[in-house]
Amino acid sequence: RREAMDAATWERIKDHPCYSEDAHHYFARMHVAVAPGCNIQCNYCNRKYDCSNESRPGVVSGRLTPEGALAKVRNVAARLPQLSVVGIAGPGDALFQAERTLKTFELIRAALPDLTLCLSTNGLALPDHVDALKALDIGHVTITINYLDPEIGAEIYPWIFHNHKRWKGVEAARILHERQMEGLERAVEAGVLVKVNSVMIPGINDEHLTEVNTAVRARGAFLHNVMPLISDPAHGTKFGLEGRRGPSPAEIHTLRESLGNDARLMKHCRQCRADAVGMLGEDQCQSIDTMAPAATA
Ligand code: CLF
Ligand code: SF4
Repeated sequence: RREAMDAATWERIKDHPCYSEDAHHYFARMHVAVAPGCNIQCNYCNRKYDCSNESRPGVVSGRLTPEGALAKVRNVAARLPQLSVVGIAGPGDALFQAERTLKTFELIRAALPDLTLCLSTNGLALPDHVDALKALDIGHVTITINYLDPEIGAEIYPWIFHNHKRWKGVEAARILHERQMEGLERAVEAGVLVKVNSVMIPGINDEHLTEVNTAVRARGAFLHNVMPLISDPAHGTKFGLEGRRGPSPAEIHTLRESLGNDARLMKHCRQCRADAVGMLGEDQCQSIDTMAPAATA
């Protein structure tokens, strides 16, 4: 993979555990859960739990203020030498109450300038904030894109809240789609390394994700991460996706193969919680929360 990209790009991903598969063995990320609200409803989201933009349902994340987030980052940075990236990925949408997210990034950027900052969003509000993200040198943005066709989108998203108004059905899905594509294009234009996450939902968008892959690559997405829907009856029925099963590992594998299975496909995602801390797959959120604050914090 290194050979396939220029030195400047390599420099930007070599310490990022999600953007570089190699890096995830050596570098850790942490999420700060400063974004409680959301501007859309995903049928696979159970709002009692974490955001499924990038996370598995089942555990409630703490809600942090920007100042609380900075204190937590300082604490973790003092104890986890592998920490290279701080991300904001929920538990709602990181750009719905963008001022909280931007304030948090600003505080962390000023206090710990060596950390890479990363953001994950559903994309609805992204076009409005590309400039602000650029100004803070946020070079890694993930957009969850699950469809191009609004008819399919309407089966995944019952409503969105946009321009002070609630939109429903196919109309809502059309707006979300347009905003996601605009956000993707503008972020790529601004030099951001955009990763696209897609949740594979058998019977709804599984066959459609090949077209999604082609479209996001054509618009300059750096990576595409196809993730399985996590269906977990123990934590209640997902809103609107009653009884819908997640794909089997074989189904995910087949889809990835059909997408070329190359370096532009992320395959090591762990579908983190919005308050995840540590190496991918070895979360330390609980232990960090019970640690005494670092003496230097
Ligand atoms: Fe977090 Fe996401 Fe940034 Fe990584 S997670 S905001 S890009 S720092 Fe990574 Fe976790 Fe998968 Fe996300 S393994 S869910 S892809
Ligand atoms: Fe839930 Fe995240 Fe979807 Fe919002 S964007 S509805 S928080 S999964």
